[in-house]
Amino acid sequence: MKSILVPLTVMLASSFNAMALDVKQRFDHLDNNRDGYLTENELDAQPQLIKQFQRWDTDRDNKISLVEFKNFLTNNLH
Ligand SMILES: [Ca+2]
Ligand SMILES: [Ca+2]
Repeated sequence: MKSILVPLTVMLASSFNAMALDVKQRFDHLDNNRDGYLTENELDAQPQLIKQFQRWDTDRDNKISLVEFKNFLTNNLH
């Protein structure tokens, strides 16, 4: 039983890491001035996010952090 469960867990963990890396890459790509936050002028390529900026800027600092961007992507996968 254990020998079946272990590879499955490894597989799930690596696909999760691949997604986390993808989020970071997309974030870095959008973060033009490399300050670690996305502001409205950096989100031209993400009209959906701009439209709902207030919704995803959960700490209300008028910037989208990596965590906030990840929440946005996670909720828009469906
Ligand atoms: Ca920025
Ligand atoms: Ca924020």
